[in-house]
Amino acid sequence: VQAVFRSNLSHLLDLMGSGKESLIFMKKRTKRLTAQWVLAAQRLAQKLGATWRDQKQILVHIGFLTEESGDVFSPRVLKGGPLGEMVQWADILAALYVLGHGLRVTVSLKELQSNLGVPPGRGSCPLTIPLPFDLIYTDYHGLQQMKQHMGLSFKKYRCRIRVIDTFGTEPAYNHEEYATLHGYRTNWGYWNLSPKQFMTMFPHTPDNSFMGFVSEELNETEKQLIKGGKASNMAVVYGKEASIWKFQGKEKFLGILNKYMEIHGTVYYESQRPPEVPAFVKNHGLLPQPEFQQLLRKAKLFIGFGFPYEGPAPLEAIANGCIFLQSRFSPPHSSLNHEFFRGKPTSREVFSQHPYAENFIGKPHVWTVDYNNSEEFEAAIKAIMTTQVDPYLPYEYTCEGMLERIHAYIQHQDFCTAPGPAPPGAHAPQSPFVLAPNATHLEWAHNASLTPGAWPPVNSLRAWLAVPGRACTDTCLDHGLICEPSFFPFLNSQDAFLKLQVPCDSTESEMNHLYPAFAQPGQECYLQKEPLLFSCAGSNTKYRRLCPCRDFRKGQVALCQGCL
Ligand code: U2F
Repeated sequence: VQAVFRSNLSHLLDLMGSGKESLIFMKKRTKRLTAQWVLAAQRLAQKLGATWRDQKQILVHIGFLTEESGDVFSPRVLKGGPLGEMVQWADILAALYVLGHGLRVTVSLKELQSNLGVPPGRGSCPLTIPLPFDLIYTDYHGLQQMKQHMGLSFKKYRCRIRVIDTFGTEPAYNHEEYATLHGYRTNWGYWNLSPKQFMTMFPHTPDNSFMGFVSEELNETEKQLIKGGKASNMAVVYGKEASIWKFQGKEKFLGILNKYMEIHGTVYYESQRPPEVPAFVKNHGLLPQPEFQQLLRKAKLFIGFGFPYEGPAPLEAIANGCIFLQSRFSPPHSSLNHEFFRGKPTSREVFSQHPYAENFIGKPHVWTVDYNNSEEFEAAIKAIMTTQVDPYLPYEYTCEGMLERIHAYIQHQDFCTAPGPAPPGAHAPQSPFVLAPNATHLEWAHNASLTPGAWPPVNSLRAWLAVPGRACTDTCLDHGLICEPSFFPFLNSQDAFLKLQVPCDSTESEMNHLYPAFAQPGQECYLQKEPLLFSCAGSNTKYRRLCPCRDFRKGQVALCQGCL
Protein backbone atom coordinates (compact mmCIF):
# COMPACT_ATOMS: atom_id res chain seq x y z
CA VAL A 1 0.00 0.00 0.00
CA GLN A 2 1.17 3.50 -0.82
CA ALA A 3 1.50 5.92 2.10
CA VAL A 4 -0.45 9.15 1.80
CA PHE A 5 0.58 12.33 3.61
CA ARG A 6 -1.86 13.32 6.35
CA SER A 7 -2.89 16.88 7.08
CA ASN A 8 -5.21 16.37 10.04
CA LEU A 9 -3.49 15.41 13.26
CA SER A 10 -6.50 15.05 15.55
CA HIS A 11 -6.50 11.25 15.32
CA LEU A 12 -2.84 11.24 16.35
CA LEU A 13 -3.75 13.20 19.47
CA ASP A 14 -6.25 10.46 20.34
CA LEU A 15 -3.65 7.77 19.73
CA MET A 16 -1.31 9.45 22.19
CA GLY A 17 -3.59 8.69 25.14
CA SER A 18 -3.93 10.92 28.17
CA GLY A 19 -3.47 11.32 31.90
CA LYS A 20 0.24 11.67 32.40
CA GLU A 21 1.82 15.14 32.53
CA SER A 22 4.37 13.97 29.95
CA LEU A 23 1.64 13.04 27.47
CA ILE A 24 -0.14 16.34 28.09
CA PHE A 25 3.13 18.19 27.34
CA MET A 26 3.64 16.17 24.16
CA LYS A 27 0.10 16.65 22.90
CA LYS A 28 0.20 20.39 23.46
CA ARG A 29 3.39 20.50 21.44
CA THR A 30 1.92 18.46 18.60
CA LYS A 31 -1.17 20.65 18.50
CA ARG A 32 0.91 23.83 18.43
CA LEU A 33 3.13 22.51 15.63
CA THR A 34 0.32 21.09 13.46
CA ALA A 35 0.37 23.89 10.89
CA GLN A 36 4.16 23.59 10.50
CA TRP A 37 3.97 19.82 10.01
CA VAL A 38 1.26 20.13 7.42
CA LEU A 39 3.13 22.78 5.46
CA ALA A 40 6.32 20.71 5.63
CA ALA A 41 4.46 17.65 4.34
CA GLN A 42 3.20 19.64 1.36
CA ARG A 43 6.72 20.78 0.54
CA LEU A 44 8.17 17.30 0.87
CA ALA A 45 5.38 15.83 -1.25
CA GLN A 46 6.29 18.29 -3.96
CA LYS A 47 9.97 17.49 -3.69
CA LEU A 48 9.43 13.72 -3.87
CA GLY A 49 7.02 13.98 -6.79
CA ALA A 50 5.84 10.56 -7.87
CA THR A 51 8.26 8.60 -5.64
CA TRP A 52 6.55 5.51 -4.31
CA ARG A 53 6.33 5.35 -0.51
CA ASP A 54 5.39 2.08 1.17
CA GLN A 55 2.92 2.41 3.99
CA LYS A 56 4.33 0.68 7.08
CA GLN A 57 2.55 -0.58 10.16
CA ILE A 58 4.43 0.96 13.06
CA LEU A 59 4.36 0.44 16.81
CA VAL A 60 5.77 3.20 18.98
CA HIS A 61 6.44 1.95 22.50
CA ILE A 62 7.78 4.70 24.74
CA GLY A 63 9.47 2.60 27.42
CA PHE A 64 10.67 5.36 29.75
CA LEU A 65 7.08 6.54 30.23
CA THR A 66 5.83 3.13 31.42
CA GLU A 67 5.11 2.61 35.11
CA GLU A 68 6.98 -0.69 34.80
CA SER A 69 10.23 1.18 34.17
CA GLY A 70 9.55 3.60 37.03
CA ASP A 71 8.46 6.57 34.88
CA VAL A 72 10.62 9.07 36.73
CA PHE A 73 10.14 11.73 34.04
CA SER A 74 6.38 12.37 34.04
CA PRO A 75 6.19 13.69 37.64
CA ARG A 76 9.00 16.14 36.86
CA VAL A 77 7.51 17.69 33.73
CA LEU A 78 6.14 20.65 35.68
CA LYS A 79 9.10 20.80 38.05
CA GLY A 80 12.02 21.57 35.78
CA GLY A 81 12.85 17.97 34.87
CA PRO A 82 14.14 16.96 31.44
CA LEU A 83 11.79 17.69 28.54
CA GLY A 84 14.17 16.99 25.68
CA GLU A 85 13.13 13.35 25.38
CA MET A 86 9.44 14.30 25.29
CA VAL A 87 10.08 16.93 22.67
CA GLN A 88 11.73 14.25 20.55
CA TRP A 89 9.06 11.57 21.00
CA ALA A 90 6.29 14.04 20.23
CA ASP A 91 8.07 14.97 17.01
CA ILE A 92 8.78 11.36 16.02
CA LEU A 93 5.09 10.53 16.42
CA ALA A 94 4.06 13.57 14.42
CA ALA A 95 6.52 12.77 11.64
CA LEU A 96 5.46 9.12 11.34
CA TYR A 97 1.81 10.10 11.35
CA VAL A 98 2.15 12.92 8.83
CA LEU A 99 4.13 10.61 6.53
CA GLY A 100 0.98 8.48 6.42
CA HIS A 101 2.00 5.30 8.21
CA GLY A 102 -0.23 3.04 10.29
CA LEU A 103 0.50 3.91 13.90
CA ARG A 104 -0.02 2.43 17.36
CA VAL A 105 1.31 4.08 20.51
CA THR A 106 1.87 2.31 23.83
CA VAL A 107 3.06 3.68 27.16
CA SER A 108 2.42 0.66 29.38
CA LEU A 109 3.44 -2.96 29.43
CA LYS A 110 -0.16 -4.08 29.19
CA GLU A 111 -0.79 -2.11 26.02
CA LEU A 112 2.48 -3.39 24.61
CA GLN A 113 1.51 -6.99 25.23
CA SER A 114 -1.92 -6.61 23.74
CA ASN A 115 -0.54 -4.95 20.61
CA LEU A 116 2.07 -7.66 20.17
CA GLY A 117 -0.54 -10.35 20.66
CA VAL A 118 1.36 -11.66 23.70
CA PRO A 119 -0.90 -13.06 26.44
CA PRO A 120 -0.92 -10.71 29.45
CA GLY A 121 0.75 -11.67 32.71
CA ARG A 122 4.38 -11.87 33.65
CA GLY A 123 5.44 -14.82 31.55
CA SER A 124 6.79 -14.51 28.07
CA CYS A 125 5.43 -16.29 25.09
CA PRO A 126 7.60 -19.27 24.15
CA LEU A 127 6.51 -19.46 20.54
CA THR A 128 7.07 -17.04 17.75
CA ILE A 129 3.86 -15.31 16.86
CA PRO A 130 3.61 -13.28 13.68
CA LEU A 131 4.42 -9.67 14.39
CA PRO A 132 1.74 -7.32 13.06
CA PHE A 133 4.24 -4.45 12.70
CA ASP A 134 6.87 -3.70 10.09
CA LEU A 135 8.69 -1.36 12.45
CA ILE A 136 8.88 -0.76 16.19
CA TYR A 137 10.27 2.45 17.64
CA THR A 138 11.20 2.18 21.29
CA ASP A 139 13.97 3.04 23.76
CA TYR A 140 16.34 1.03 25.95
CA HIS A 141 13.62 0.50 28.58
CA GLY A 142 11.17 -0.69 25.96
CA LEU A 143 13.79 -2.97 24.41
CA GLN A 144 14.27 -4.69 27.76
CA GLN A 145 10.51 -5.12 28.13
CA MET A 146 10.19 -6.61 24.68
CA LYS A 147 13.01 -9.01 25.29
CA GLN A 148 11.29 -10.16 28.48
CA HIS A 149 7.86 -10.59 26.98
CA MET A 150 8.23 -11.51 23.34
CA GLY A 151 9.90 -14.88 23.83
CA LEU A 152 11.45 -16.26 20.64
CA SER A 153 9.76 -13.57 18.58
CA PHE A 154 12.21 -11.06 19.99
CA LYS A 155 15.16 -12.65 18.30
CA LYS A 156 13.29 -13.19 15.08
CA TYR A 157 11.95 -9.63 14.82
CA ARG A 158 14.57 -7.49 16.51
CA CYS A 159 15.81 -6.33 13.10
CA ARG A 160 12.53 -4.37 12.88
CA ILE A 161 13.26 -2.45 16.07
CA ARG A 162 14.62 1.10 16.20
CA VAL A 163 15.97 2.33 19.53
CA ILE A 164 15.66 6.01 20.32
CA ASP A 165 18.87 6.60 22.21
CA THR A 166 19.65 10.23 23.09
CA PHE A 167 23.43 10.09 23.43
CA GLY A 168 24.16 7.16 21.14
CA THR A 169 25.65 3.67 21.33
CA GLU A 170 29.02 2.94 19.81
CA PRO A 171 29.65 -0.42 18.11
CA ALA A 172 32.26 -1.51 20.67
CA TYR A 173 29.58 -1.30 23.39
CA ASN A 174 26.92 -2.98 21.29
CA HIS A 175 28.69 -6.27 20.59
CA GLU A 176 28.23 -8.61 23.52
CA GLU A 177 31.38 -10.68 23.30
CA TYR A 178 33.63 -7.76 22.40
CA ALA A 179 32.18 -5.48 25.08
CA THR A 180 32.66 -8.17 27.69
CA LEU A 181 36.22 -8.95 26.68
CA HIS A 182 37.39 -5.36 26.35
CA GLY A 183 35.67 -3.47 29.16
CA TYR A 184 32.86 -1.87 27.13
CA ARG A 185 30.05 -3.37 29.20
CA THR A 186 27.46 -0.93 30.52
CA ASN A 187 24.16 -1.08 32.37
CA TRP A 188 22.38 -0.41 29.12
CA GLY A 189 23.57 -3.71 27.80
CA TYR A 190 24.97 -5.03 24.58
CA TRP A 191 22.19 -5.94 22.22
CA ASN A 192 24.08 -7.00 19.11
CA LEU A 193 21.80 -4.83 17.02
CA SER A 194 23.02 -3.18 13.89
CA PRO A 195 24.47 0.10 15.27
CA LYS A 196 22.32 2.05 12.80
CA GLN A 197 19.22 0.76 14.63
CA PHE A 198 20.10 3.19 17.42
CA MET A 199 18.77 6.65 16.67
CA THR A 200 20.14 9.72 18.37
CA MET A 201 18.97 13.21 19.28
CA PHE A 202 21.89 14.92 17.55
CA PRO A 203 24.22 13.59 14.83
CA HIS A 204 26.76 12.47 17.44
CA THR A 205 28.33 9.58 15.59
CA PRO A 206 27.47 8.33 12.12
CA ASP A 207 27.62 4.79 13.53
CA ASN A 208 24.06 5.44 14.69
CA SER A 209 21.21 6.96 12.71
CA PHE A 210 20.48 10.60 13.43
CA MET A 211 16.81 10.94 14.37
CA GLY A 212 16.64 14.47 15.84
CA PHE A 213 13.53 16.55 16.61
CA VAL A 214 12.23 19.89 15.36
CA SER A 215 12.33 23.47 16.41
CA GLU A 216 9.65 25.96 15.48
CA GLU A 217 10.35 27.81 12.26
CA LEU A 218 9.75 31.49 11.65
CA ASN A 219 8.53 33.09 8.46
CA GLU A 220 10.25 36.17 7.02
CA THR A 221 7.86 38.65 8.64
CA GLU A 222 8.33 37.08 12.05
CA LYS A 223 12.09 37.09 11.57
CA GLN A 224 12.13 40.80 10.78
CA LEU A 225 9.85 41.54 13.69
CA ILE A 226 12.06 39.65 16.09
CA LYS A 227 15.21 41.32 14.82
CA GLY A 228 13.66 44.72 15.39
CA GLY A 229 12.39 43.84 18.85
CA LYS A 230 15.58 42.47 20.43
CA ALA A 231 16.79 43.95 23.71
CA SER A 232 20.56 43.98 23.22
CA ASN A 233 21.12 43.81 26.96
CA MET A 234 18.87 40.89 27.79
CA ALA A 235 20.31 37.46 28.64
CA VAL A 236 18.49 34.21 29.41
CA VAL A 237 20.31 31.51 31.36
CA TYR A 238 20.03 27.92 30.05
CA GLY A 239 18.57 25.45 32.54
CA LYS A 240 15.32 24.98 34.38
CA GLU A 241 16.56 23.23 37.50
CA ALA A 242 18.06 25.13 40.44
CA SER A 243 20.99 22.72 40.56
CA ILE A 244 22.52 24.19 37.40
CA TRP A 245 23.12 27.40 39.37
CA LYS A 246 25.74 25.67 41.46
CA PHE A 247 28.49 25.87 38.86
CA GLN A 248 32.04 26.76 39.73
CA GLY A 249 32.86 30.48 39.71
CA LYS A 250 29.19 31.45 39.70
CA GLU A 251 29.64 34.78 41.51
CA LYS A 252 32.40 35.83 39.15
CA PHE A 253 30.57 34.98 35.92
CA LEU A 254 27.18 36.28 36.91
CA GLY A 255 28.92 39.41 38.26
CA ILE A 256 30.56 40.07 34.90
CA LEU A 257 27.40 39.30 32.95
CA ASN A 258 25.36 41.51 35.26
CA LYS A 259 27.63 44.48 34.50
CA TYR A 260 26.37 44.48 30.93
CA MET A 261 23.07 42.67 30.77
CA GLU A 262 19.81 42.06 32.54
CA ILE A 263 19.83 38.38 33.47
CA HIS A 264 16.69 36.27 33.14
CA GLY A 265 16.11 32.69 34.26
CA THR A 266 13.37 30.08 33.87
CA VAL A 267 14.14 28.05 36.95
CA TYR A 268 11.43 26.01 38.53
CA TYR A 269 10.51 26.95 42.11
CA GLU A 270 7.90 25.84 44.58
CA SER A 271 6.91 28.85 46.68
CA GLN A 272 9.89 31.16 46.90
CA ARG A 273 13.01 31.98 44.90
CA PRO A 274 15.45 29.08 44.85
CA PRO A 275 18.41 30.06 47.07
CA GLU A 276 20.84 29.19 44.29
CA VAL A 277 19.49 31.95 42.04
CA PRO A 278 20.89 35.40 42.99
CA ALA A 279 18.48 38.25 43.70
CA PHE A 280 19.57 40.32 40.68
CA VAL A 281 18.36 37.56 38.34
CA LYS A 282 14.83 37.98 37.04
CA ASN A 283 13.47 34.46 37.44
CA HIS A 284 10.25 33.69 35.56
CA GLY A 285 9.92 30.20 36.96
CA LEU A 286 9.47 27.27 34.61
CA LEU A 287 7.52 28.56 31.61
CA PRO A 288 5.16 26.73 29.29
CA GLN A 289 7.01 26.07 26.04
CA PRO A 290 5.35 28.85 23.99
CA GLU A 291 6.09 31.44 26.66
CA PHE A 292 9.68 30.30 26.87
CA GLN A 293 9.92 30.91 23.10
CA GLN A 294 8.47 34.39 23.55
CA LEU A 295 11.15 35.17 26.12
CA LEU A 296 13.83 33.98 23.70
CA ARG A 297 12.43 36.27 21.02
CA LYS A 298 13.21 39.33 23.12
CA ALA A 299 16.58 38.14 24.43
CA LYS A 300 19.93 38.80 22.78
CA LEU A 301 21.92 36.16 24.60
CA PHE A 302 21.19 32.60 25.69
CA ILE A 303 23.95 31.54 28.03
CA GLY A 304 24.94 28.05 29.17
CA PHE A 305 26.88 27.26 32.31
CA GLY A 306 27.77 23.66 31.49
CA PHE A 307 24.55 21.72 32.08
CA PRO A 308 22.23 20.32 30.69
CA TYR A 309 24.22 18.71 27.93
CA GLU A 310 23.01 18.65 24.35
CA GLY A 311 19.37 19.65 24.77
CA PRO A 312 16.89 21.29 22.39
CA ALA A 313 16.85 24.73 24.04
CA PRO A 314 19.99 26.21 22.36
CA LEU A 315 18.53 25.38 18.92
CA GLU A 316 15.30 27.09 19.89
CA ALA A 317 17.24 30.11 21.14
CA ILE A 318 19.23 30.39 17.90
CA ALA A 319 16.04 29.89 15.86
CA ASN A 320 14.61 32.84 17.76
CA GLY A 321 17.55 35.08 16.97
CA CYS A 322 19.61 34.69 20.16
CA ILE A 323 23.34 34.20 20.27
CA PHE A 324 24.26 31.12 22.30
CA LEU A 325 27.32 31.48 24.55
CA GLN A 326 28.74 28.34 26.13
CA SER A 327 31.88 27.08 27.78
CA ARG A 328 34.53 24.98 26.15
CA PHE A 329 35.30 21.81 28.11
CA SER A 330 38.99 21.20 28.53
CA PRO A 331 39.61 18.39 29.13
CA PRO A 332 36.49 17.14 27.32
CA HIS A 333 33.73 15.43 29.30
CA SER A 334 33.03 11.76 28.63
CA SER A 335 31.88 8.53 30.22
CA LEU A 336 35.44 8.13 31.49
CA ASN A 337 35.58 11.29 33.57
CA HIS A 338 32.07 12.64 34.13
CA GLU A 339 29.30 11.36 36.32
CA PHE A 340 26.52 12.27 33.88
CA PHE A 341 28.02 10.24 31.04
CA ARG A 342 29.30 7.41 33.20
CA GLY A 343 27.82 4.10 32.12
CA LYS A 344 26.50 5.46 28.83
CA PRO A 345 27.48 3.19 25.93
CA THR A 346 29.79 5.65 24.24
CA SER A 347 33.36 6.95 24.65
CA ARG A 348 32.51 10.13 22.77
CA GLU A 349 34.32 13.16 24.11
CA VAL A 350 32.18 16.25 24.57
CA PHE A 351 34.21 19.42 24.02
CA SER A 352 31.49 21.91 25.00
CA GLN A 353 28.02 21.95 26.51
CA HIS A 354 26.47 21.66 23.06
CA PRO A 355 28.87 20.21 20.46
CA TYR A 356 26.26 20.31 17.68
CA ALA A 357 25.80 24.04 18.20
CA GLU A 358 29.56 24.51 18.21
CA ASN A 359 30.42 22.36 15.19
CA PHE A 360 27.37 22.49 12.95
CA ILE A 361 26.24 26.07 13.60
CA GLY A 362 29.15 28.07 15.06
CA LYS A 363 29.71 31.82 14.79
CA PRO A 364 28.03 34.26 14.67
CA HIS A 365 25.21 32.27 16.30
CA VAL A 366 27.30 30.20 18.70
CA TRP A 367 30.28 31.33 20.74
CA THR A 368 32.26 28.69 22.57
CA VAL A 369 34.78 30.23 24.93
CA ASP A 370 37.08 29.25 27.78
CA TYR A 371 35.19 30.27 30.93
CA ASN A 372 38.37 29.87 33.00
CA ASN A 373 39.58 32.99 31.31
CA SER A 374 37.36 35.81 32.59
CA GLU A 375 38.79 38.30 30.10
CA GLU A 376 37.79 36.06 27.21
CA PHE A 377 34.37 35.63 28.78
CA GLU A 378 33.86 39.37 29.26
CA ALA A 379 35.13 40.19 25.77
CA ALA A 380 32.66 37.70 24.30
CA ILE A 381 29.72 39.30 26.09
CA LYS A 382 30.69 42.75 24.91
CA ALA A 383 31.12 41.56 21.33
CA ILE A 384 27.85 39.64 21.35
CA MET A 385 25.89 42.74 22.41
CA THR A 386 26.88 44.52 19.21
CA THR A 387 26.71 41.53 16.85
CA GLN A 388 23.69 41.35 14.58
CA VAL A 389 22.39 37.88 13.77
CA ASP A 390 19.41 36.52 11.88
CA PRO A 391 17.28 33.80 13.43
CA TYR A 392 18.70 30.53 12.12
CA LEU A 393 17.50 26.94 12.09
CA PRO A 394 19.48 24.18 10.35
CA TYR A 395 17.34 22.42 7.73
CA GLU A 396 17.67 19.06 9.51
CA TYR A 397 15.83 20.52 12.52
CA THR A 398 12.90 21.88 10.50
CA CYS A 399 9.74 19.80 10.12
CA GLU A 400 10.51 19.29 6.44
CA GLY A 401 14.05 18.18 7.21
CA MET A 402 12.88 15.68 9.80
CA LEU A 403 10.16 14.32 7.51
CA GLU A 404 12.66 13.94 4.69
CA ARG A 405 15.11 12.07 6.87
CA ILE A 406 12.58 9.70 8.44
CA HIS A 407 11.04 9.08 5.03
CA ALA A 408 14.45 8.05 3.71
CA TYR A 409 15.15 5.76 6.68
CA ILE A 410 11.77 4.08 6.47
CA GLN A 411 11.98 3.45 2.76
CA HIS A 412 15.64 2.42 2.60
CA GLN A 413 17.03 1.12 5.89
CA ASP A 414 16.72 -2.64 6.08
CA PHE A 415 18.37 -4.61 8.86
CA CYS A 416 16.45 -7.81 8.21
CA THR A 417 17.97 -8.92 4.92
CA ALA A 418 21.62 -9.94 4.98
CA PRO A 419 24.05 -7.27 3.74
CA GLY A 420 25.33 -7.31 0.18
CA PRO A 421 29.08 -7.38 -0.20
CA ALA A 422 31.29 -10.35 0.56
CA PRO A 423 32.31 -10.91 4.18
CA PRO A 424 35.98 -10.61 5.07
CA GLY A 425 37.98 -13.70 4.38
CA ALA A 426 35.82 -14.55 1.43
CA HIS A 427 37.11 -13.33 -1.89
CA ALA A 428 37.16 -9.56 -2.13
CA PRO A 429 34.38 -7.81 -4.01
CA GLN A 430 35.18 -7.30 -7.64
CA SER A 431 37.69 -4.46 -7.90
CA PRO A 432 35.41 -1.53 -7.17
CA PHE A 433 37.83 1.35 -6.96
CA VAL A 434 39.41 4.00 -9.01
CA LEU A 435 42.31 5.82 -7.48
CA ALA A 436 41.86 9.57 -7.10
CA PRO A 437 44.56 11.61 -8.81
CA ASN A 438 46.34 12.58 -5.59
CA ALA A 439 46.49 8.92 -4.54
CA THR A 440 45.50 9.54 -0.91
CA HIS A 441 41.92 8.49 -1.30
CA LEU A 442 39.82 6.15 -3.37
CA GLU A 443 36.65 6.75 -5.25
CA TRP A 444 34.07 4.15 -5.98
CA ALA A 445 33.85 3.34 -9.63
CA HIS A 446 30.35 4.05 -10.84
CA ASN A 447 29.44 0.49 -11.47
CA ALA A 448 25.99 0.24 -9.96
CA SER A 449 25.56 -3.34 -11.12
CA LEU A 450 27.97 -4.44 -8.39
CA THR A 451 25.58 -3.37 -5.64
CA PRO A 452 22.09 -2.82 -6.99
CA GLY A 453 19.72 -1.21 -4.52
CA ALA A 454 22.36 -0.58 -1.85
CA TRP A 455 21.58 2.37 0.40
CA PRO A 456 23.22 4.77 0.70
CA PRO A 457 24.14 4.32 -2.96
CA VAL A 458 27.72 3.15 -3.17
CA ASN A 459 28.78 5.74 -5.70
CA SER A 460 28.93 8.26 -2.85
CA LEU A 461 31.81 6.33 -1.23
CA ARG A 462 35.15 8.09 -0.87
CA ALA A 463 37.72 6.09 1.07
CA TRP A 464 40.47 7.77 3.06
CA LEU A 465 43.40 6.39 4.97
CA ALA A 466 43.46 8.18 8.35
CA VAL A 467 46.62 9.54 9.89
CA PRO A 468 47.79 7.58 12.94
CA GLY A 469 45.54 8.10 15.98
CA ARG A 470 42.68 9.71 14.08
CA ALA A 471 39.14 8.27 14.16
CA CYS A 472 37.13 7.82 10.97
CA THR A 473 34.49 10.28 12.22
CA ASP A 474 37.15 13.02 12.27
CA THR A 475 39.04 11.86 9.21
CA CYS A 476 35.96 12.17 7.03
CA LEU A 477 35.05 15.56 8.53
CA ASP A 478 38.62 16.73 7.79
CA HIS A 479 37.77 16.22 4.12
CA GLY A 480 34.35 17.81 4.24
CA LEU A 481 32.68 14.38 4.25
CA ILE A 482 30.90 12.16 6.76
CA CYS A 483 31.84 8.65 7.81
CA GLU A 484 29.41 6.04 6.45
CA PRO A 485 29.73 2.73 8.33
CA SER A 486 27.57 0.82 5.87
CA PHE A 487 30.42 1.19 3.37
CA PHE A 488 32.99 -0.52 5.59
CA PRO A 489 32.44 -3.92 3.94
CA PHE A 490 33.67 -2.48 0.65
CA LEU A 491 36.97 -1.45 2.25
CA ASN A 492 37.49 -4.57 4.26
CA SER A 493 39.67 -6.34 1.75
CA GLN A 494 43.26 -6.72 0.64
CA ASP A 495 42.22 -5.18 -2.62
CA ALA A 496 41.28 -1.91 -0.89
CA PHE A 497 44.66 -1.73 0.84
CA LEU A 498 46.38 -2.52 -2.41
CA LYS A 499 44.53 0.21 -4.25
CA LEU A 500 45.42 2.71 -1.53
CA GLN A 501 49.04 1.67 -2.05
CA VAL A 502 49.39 0.56 1.54
CA PRO A 503 52.41 -1.72 1.75
CA CYS A 504 51.01 -4.66 3.73
CA ASP A 505 53.69 -7.13 4.82
CA SER A 506 50.97 -9.41 6.06
CA THR A 507 47.20 -9.35 6.45
CA GLU A 508 45.19 -10.67 9.37
CA SER A 509 41.51 -10.76 10.13
CA GLU A 510 40.49 -10.04 13.75
CA MET A 511 37.71 -8.63 15.89
CA ASN A 512 38.61 -5.02 16.62
CA HIS A 513 36.39 -1.97 16.28
CA LEU A 514 39.28 -0.01 14.71
CA TYR A 515 39.68 -2.38 11.76
CA PRO A 516 40.24 -2.30 8.82
CA ALA A 517 43.49 -0.56 9.68
CA PHE A 518 47.19 -0.46 8.99
CA ALA A 519 49.70 -0.77 11.84
CA GLN A 520 52.83 1.06 10.93
CA PRO A 521 55.69 -0.44 12.92
CA GLY A 522 55.10 -3.94 11.58
CA GLN A 523 53.60 -2.88 8.22
CA GLU A 524 50.72 -5.14 9.11
CA CYS A 525 47.23 -4.83 7.60
CA TYR A 526 44.23 -5.85 9.65
CA LEU A 527 40.78 -6.72 8.37
CA GLN A 528 37.58 -6.72 10.39
CA LYS A 529 36.27 -10.17 11.22
CA GLU A 530 32.96 -9.11 12.77
CA PRO A 531 30.70 -6.84 10.66
CA LEU A 532 28.84 -5.61 13.79
CA LEU A 533 32.10 -4.02 14.95
CA PHE A 534 32.58 -1.75 11.96
CA SER A 535 32.88 1.60 13.72
CA CYS A 536 33.42 5.19 12.62
CA ALA A 537 34.24 6.09 16.22
CA GLY A 538 37.49 5.08 17.86
CA SER A 539 41.20 5.61 17.37
CA ASN A 540 44.59 4.45 18.56
CA THR A 541 47.98 5.97 17.71
CA LYS A 542 49.11 2.51 16.68
CA TYR A 543 46.77 2.45 13.69
CA ARG A 544 46.02 4.23 10.49
CA ARG A 545 42.37 3.41 9.95
CA LEU A 546 40.80 2.81 6.57
CA CYS A 547 37.75 5.08 6.50
CA PRO A 548 34.61 4.99 4.35
CA CYS A 549 33.38 8.54 3.83
CA ARG A 550 30.51 9.97 1.79
CA ASP A 551 29.12 13.33 0.82
CA PHE A 552 26.05 14.80 2.52
CA ARG A 553 23.29 17.23 1.71
CA LYS A 554 23.69 20.76 2.93
CA GLY A 555 21.86 20.99 6.27
CA GLN A 556 20.98 17.28 6.22
CA VAL A 557 24.05 15.36 7.30
CA ALA A 558 22.15 12.06 7.52
CA LEU A 559 21.56 11.91 3.78
CA CYS A 560 23.97 11.77 0.86
CA GLN A 561 23.32 13.67 -2.38
CA GLY A 562 21.85 10.63 -4.07
CA CYS A 563 20.10 9.26 -0.99
CA LEU A 564 16.53 10.38 -1.61
C1 U2F B 1 18.41 17.83 27.84
O1 U2F B 1 17.13 17.87 28.41
P1 U2F B 1 16.44 19.19 28.86
O2 U2F B 1 14.99 18.98 28.99
O3 U2F B 1 17.15 19.71 30.07
O4 U2F B 1 16.69 20.12 27.59
P2 U2F B 1 16.44 21.63 27.35
O5 U2F B 1 17.42 22.01 26.32
O6 U2F B 1 16.38 22.40 28.60
O7 U2F B 1 15.04 21.75 26.61
C2 U2F B 1 13.94 20.95 26.69
C3 U2F B 1 12.72 21.78 26.37
O8 U2F B 1 12.34 22.53 27.51
C4 U2F B 1 11.59 23.63 27.06
C5 U2F B 1 12.32 24.08 25.83
C6 U2F B 1 12.90 22.79 25.26
O9 U2F B 1 12.22 22.34 24.11
O10 U2F B 1 11.41 24.71 24.96
N1 U2F B 1 11.49 24.64 28.14
C7 U2F B 1 10.26 24.95 28.61
O11 U2F B 1 9.25 24.43 28.16
N2 U2F B 1 10.14 25.92 29.60
C8 U2F B 1 11.21 26.53 30.11
O12 U2F B 1 11.06 27.38 30.98
C9 U2F B 1 12.50 26.18 29.62
C10 U2F B 1 12.60 25.22 28.63
C11 U2F B 1 18.43 16.76 26.83
F1 U2F B 1 17.45 16.99 25.90
C12 U2F B 1 18.24 15.44 27.46
O13 U2F B 1 18.37 14.46 26.50
C13 U2F B 1 19.28 15.22 28.55
O14 U2F B 1 18.97 14.05 29.27
C14 U2F B 1 19.33 16.41 29.49
C15 U2F B 1 20.52 16.33 30.41
O15 U2F B 1 21.72 16.60 29.71
O16 U2F B 1 19.43 17.61 28.77
